[in-house]
Amino acid sequence: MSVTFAAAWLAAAIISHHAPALSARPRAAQAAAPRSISIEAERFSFTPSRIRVTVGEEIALRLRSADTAHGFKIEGTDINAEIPKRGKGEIVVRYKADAVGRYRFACSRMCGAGHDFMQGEIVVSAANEAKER
Ligand SMILES: [Cu+2]
Repeated sequence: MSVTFAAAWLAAAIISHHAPALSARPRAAQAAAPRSISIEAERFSFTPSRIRVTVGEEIALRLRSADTAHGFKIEGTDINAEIPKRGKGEIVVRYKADAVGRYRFACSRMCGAGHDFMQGEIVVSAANEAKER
């Protein structure tokens, strides 16, 4: 059996979403790398399916599949990526929410009977609320 594991590590597709900036100030203060969160997609759910962040926090969602190829879209954004099938690596989606709220994400690639139920949410709270949850 000759599995070329190196080939399975596809170059991560980096997708960025930023709301229009209010100012052109240099972002020197944001030197820290985005927090990395791993999500596994599997018919018909994402694990974890609820991601908690604070406003303005940039995260890197590392998505991989435990079975077939899936999709990952975040409503209200132009993020819509394909998660390669099991063993074919992961994709990294960068995301930053600029407003408090709940943002639904869902599978965007038909993957079977439960496809429509394959979703989750990103819960964005104000920085000073985060500790209470
Ligand atoms: Cu699907």
